[in-house]
Amino acid sequence: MLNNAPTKNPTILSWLEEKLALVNPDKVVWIDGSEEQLEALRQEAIATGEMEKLNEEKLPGCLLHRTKPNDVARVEARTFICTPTEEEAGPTNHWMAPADCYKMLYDIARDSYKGRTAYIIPYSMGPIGSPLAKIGIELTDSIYVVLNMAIMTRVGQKVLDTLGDDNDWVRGLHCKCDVDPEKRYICQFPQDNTIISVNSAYGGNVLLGKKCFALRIASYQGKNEGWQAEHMLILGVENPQGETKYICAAFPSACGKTNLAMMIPPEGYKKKGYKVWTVGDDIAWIRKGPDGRLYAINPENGFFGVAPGTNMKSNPNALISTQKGTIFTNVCHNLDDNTVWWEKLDNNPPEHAIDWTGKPWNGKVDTDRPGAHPNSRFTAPAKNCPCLSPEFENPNGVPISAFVFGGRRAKLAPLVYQSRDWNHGVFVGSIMASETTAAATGAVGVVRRDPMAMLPFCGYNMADYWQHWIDIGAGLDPEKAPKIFNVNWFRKNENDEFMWPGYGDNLRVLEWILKRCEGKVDARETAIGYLPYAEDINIEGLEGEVTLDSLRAILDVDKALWREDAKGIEEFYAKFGDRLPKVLREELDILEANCAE
Ligand code: GTP
Ligand code: SPV
Ligand code: MN
Repeated sequence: MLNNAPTKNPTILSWLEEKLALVNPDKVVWIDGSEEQLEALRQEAIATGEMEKLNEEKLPGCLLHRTKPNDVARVEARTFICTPTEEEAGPTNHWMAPADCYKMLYDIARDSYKGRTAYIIPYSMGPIGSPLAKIGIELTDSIYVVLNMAIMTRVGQKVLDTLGDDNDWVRGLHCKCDVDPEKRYICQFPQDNTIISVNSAYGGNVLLGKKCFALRIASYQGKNEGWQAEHMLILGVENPQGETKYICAAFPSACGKTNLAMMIPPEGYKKKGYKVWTVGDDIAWIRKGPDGRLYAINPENGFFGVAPGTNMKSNPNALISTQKGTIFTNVCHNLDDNTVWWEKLDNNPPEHAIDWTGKPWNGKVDTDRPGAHPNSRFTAPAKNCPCLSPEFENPNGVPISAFVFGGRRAKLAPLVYQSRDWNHGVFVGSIMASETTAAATGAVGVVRRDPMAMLPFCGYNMADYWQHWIDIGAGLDPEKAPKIFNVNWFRKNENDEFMWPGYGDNLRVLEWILKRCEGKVDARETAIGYLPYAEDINIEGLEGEVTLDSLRAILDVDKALWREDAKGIEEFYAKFGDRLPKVLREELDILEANCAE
């Protein structure tokens, strides 16, 4: 099956021989990354109805795809970390013994490509050849996966040439099978550099370079190799003097990473000359540079963003990024002009449309059901983004000044606070909690612990991951280490309204964060860390929306609520037994003492 293979890499060839014999395709195609090949695949997908071509004038090169209604989000309950022992996967991951899991998966995958074509996708996470980049091969029977991977990663011959005969590459097998939710499994084998995903055709379950590799496998590699793979956006804030400082921020899925990464500064800031640059919107790979500072790259090459809520006001840069060469998944199909629509795109829903399930839909009449799925997505090339950082392709990454953690918390967490030092910052990340969203199947709006936004993405025991964070800090000169903060854009008042306008106005908070990093602004020490004096957050231009008093209310630390929260942290930490780093136990003792009555 592998005659005329475009590589001689023996580990690739033997792995492929074995997997192709298992899945048994009619045909094998190597993805070379050329536009001709991708265009032929687009045409094929359009011809079979797998994808629909959208209005060439309004949305050039854009395609629409609908997945099965049972297959619209990551399935955390069916995601497994298959380490030799259950202890290595830890209490927050689902675990299966590798031998059992391989057997189960191979039984499902056997002959599943019969009558289908096997696509071999060589891809690089990170700029090809960058010292921070890594390579993977994904074997898939889905054109949708090929076309998405060609946007989200760097694919093709150059990747194989760069790898040469090296064995440092991640094996990925995806089998669409019958998209049977009862036989759906997303399995990571960190010790084997291997991912196997069966019975799904949706985003994070099947674009194996993304969550499976760039977070689950890479977090494990990072622990062993002394670097970090994090669920973080990377943005640069350029001040009026032309200096750019970079921030990495970890928020859980559908909690605002893409929005923050591409934000438009408020008018007043724009006038002064502030600019925001996007390096990444979902994943950061971070490593100490020769000057002792931490540097981050975005391993991806596109944005797999949440569509609903994206509009010219909330995130024009994201919307503009989707206007060409983009794949839309599970949005509403506007039949009037063959374009797309989703909730909050505008106030003008189409009257002649097909909803995300494929049913006729009229936005004026069908107000009881959404046109687009709440987790519908766009896959947009990074190069489309008007505020893409000039450093996007820098193989060495960008130097990080601050780490920011945050989640959706209607109560409790203030707008922003700073940790006392690195280890306290690791504690702050470890106690993150957030209301669940539509990005994963299951109940929405339930508060759950989601340390560093990595709960569904950490490829090994979370306690060891925290220790790795502590070790990384111990290896840094405290002067050069990023400062660590927590933010909450989602605090609500008694009327269930957001207390902070969010989006572009979040720059006001980032400004305070960067000033803290430079020692240019004072702060008050509280039970949970350093908080801003309300006067130090710039609210000029927010008249009517935010006042000093409302700001004080979002910057309030309610010790009784924190005492309650500490009980939840105790319970969560207890799951890790003796593996919990002592440093974190001590930090929790301090929080409890600080909040005592
Ligand atoms: P993933 O791609 O799943 O990792 O999500 P993400 O973290 O990139 O989330 P995204 O930026 O797509 O935001 C998801 C939703 O959060 C948006 O549709 C907005 O409704 C909402 N959101 C984002 N930023 C803000 C904010 O500053 N304030 C408020 N109130 N809502 C926000
Ligand atoms: C997330 O859920 O955090 C995403 C989308 O970024 S997915 O690729 O499905 O994981
Ligand atoms: Mn994400």
